[in-house]
Amino acid sequence: MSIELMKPPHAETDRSRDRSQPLSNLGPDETLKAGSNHLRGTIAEGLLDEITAGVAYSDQKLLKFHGTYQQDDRDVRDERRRQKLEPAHQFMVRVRLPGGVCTPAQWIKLDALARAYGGETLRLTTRQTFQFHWILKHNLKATIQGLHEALLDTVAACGDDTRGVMCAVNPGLSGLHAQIYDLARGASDHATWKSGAYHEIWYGEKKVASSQEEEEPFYGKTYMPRKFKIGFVIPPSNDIDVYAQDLGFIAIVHGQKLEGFNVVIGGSMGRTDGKPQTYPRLASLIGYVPLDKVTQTIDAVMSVQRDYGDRKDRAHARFKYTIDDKGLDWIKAEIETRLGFPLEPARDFVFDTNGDVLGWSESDGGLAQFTLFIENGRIASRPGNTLMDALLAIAKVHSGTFRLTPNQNLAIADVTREQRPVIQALLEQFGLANQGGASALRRNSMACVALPTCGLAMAESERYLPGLISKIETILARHNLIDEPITLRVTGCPNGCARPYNSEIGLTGRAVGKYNLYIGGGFHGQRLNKLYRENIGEAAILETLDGLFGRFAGERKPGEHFGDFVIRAGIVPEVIEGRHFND
Ligand code: SRM
Ligand code: SF4
Repeated sequence: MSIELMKPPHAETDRSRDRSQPLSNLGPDETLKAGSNHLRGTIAEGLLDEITAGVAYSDQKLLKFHGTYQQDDRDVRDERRRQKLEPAHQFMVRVRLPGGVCTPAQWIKLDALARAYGGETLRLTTRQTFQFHWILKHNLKATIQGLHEALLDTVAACGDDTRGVMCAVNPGLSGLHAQIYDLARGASDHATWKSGAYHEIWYGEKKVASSQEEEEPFYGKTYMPRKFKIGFVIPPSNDIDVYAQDLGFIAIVHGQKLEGFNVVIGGSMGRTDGKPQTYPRLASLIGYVPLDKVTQTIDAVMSVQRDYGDRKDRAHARFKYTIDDKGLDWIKAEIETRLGFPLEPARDFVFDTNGDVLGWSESDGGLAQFTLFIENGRIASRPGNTLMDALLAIAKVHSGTFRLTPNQNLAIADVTREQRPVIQALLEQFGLANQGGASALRRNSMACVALPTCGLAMAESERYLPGLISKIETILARHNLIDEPITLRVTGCPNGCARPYNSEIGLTGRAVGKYNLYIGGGFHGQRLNKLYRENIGEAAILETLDGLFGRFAGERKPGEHFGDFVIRAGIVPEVIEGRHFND
């Protein structure tokens, strides 16, 4: 799909509020971006420096735009400090994979790169892409070049730009998925940054000499004030958690025909403990646009945030704060001015879940898909864990696609009738054919990466959740709730990478072994939850849940979800708007 880049009026004049201010008045990240020669900095030189396994601080920030983070192994951080060694630096590399779709050939390459450079593990993220961890500096180029050979890149996977564009995985209609996926891919190609820095640094291409300064047509020199997230969803499944996106498109379908999208803006999870001016916010519905206006809408909405987002305080720089500061009506009017037409009234739609349908399901055209539960998205080759080998074996015979789900699971998609028995045999061989084994709670759970790689983690998450769930399952069984689907999301800090603030039970790390407990989120992601217990350890978590489940089992109405129950029973008040989350 080719899309013409639409320059919003303000990009021409560059006279919008924040962009017209002298850079010296703005935050240090703005000065860094502006002076980075369009994201080059000294990255190329730093990669060659053999004295350290890391790169300069400024380049660490710029590398994010290239999809990679400098990290260190936190399991050995203290020991290395004692030994007066530099931290065990390594890099996380995040792939740009709009809509979470890849081919079997790409899978085989990703697997090979993970085995060669990435500690024999791949991570499926909550935004439908792959992350490598444990990449050493001298292997970064080989990793990114390897991805390039498989027609993959890492552009804008992190940084102040548009991140991985999400797309619904679970529509019954494969024709509809194809359409939405095309839009997601087109949106990502359209909205990622265009500087030649990526090709020069990673592929060794020479800078084309020119008397004119290189242009970054949409972003200019300072890119976005902060990350900006876009997603497309197809009701009734809200699998992408559309209300957590900065800009979300909700498909309006009649019969089998995609007509257009309801538009939601201003979702985001990130907050900081002890800073009540930071809060999660669910995206607000502002209207409807027809199918052919999607790209224009992306430009209009992003340009409003580009021009009015806070460029002094990064903790206040997400679109949600711009919206709440200026007012939703003002922002909507500004978007409409830039679009050149008013948004139509929103159309009716219904969501009923944000989970995945596991196991085999049929789509139209005689194709099928098998969705595998991948606990917390972790795929590894370890003694006693054959998941990585199983998926490689499947990739070698599969002729359809793989779809990464927003719940960190994996769909083996577009399976033909002839191929189905072949895939089924492999699933059986590796013990993956029965997807009914995990409890409903486990199937509806997610954990972010956290320790040992995430530099911001304050507590365990991915490594902790499986064991915690086993203990919660015992309690659920006692209350006859083992088949009850309840969403449970855990993160190692309040940033919210597993979208904990719209789950029915959310745990966010405060310190090693200590978590905040939130309850009352909407089952399909439609409502924020509320802080119920602060800074508690495992014994208190289990005891608190035991009490809540006891009441739920005894007092619930037929079909009532846990999150709805705790609100109706007055256990926590309903959070109507993000800015009242901390009240
Ligand atoms: Fe995230 C920062 C991992 C989805 C909100 N996130 C990070 C970093 C890069 C830590 C850092 O800055 O040093 C984490 C790397 C850990 C590691 O070792 O890999 C990290 N985020 C992840 C992933 C891998 C979690 C996962 O287990 O899957 C997800 C990758 C998504 C992707 O493929 O692009 C991931 N992060 C999210 C989401 C969920 C979403 O987007 O649907 C959120 C909440 C939504 C939002 O943006 O508000 C999220 N991550 C954050 C924040 C808070 C942002 C904010 O505005 O407050 C940070 C910290 C920051 O940016 O300053 C962060
Ligand atoms: Fe790291 Fe916090 Fe994100 Fe978890 S939520 S991956 S601990 S930044």
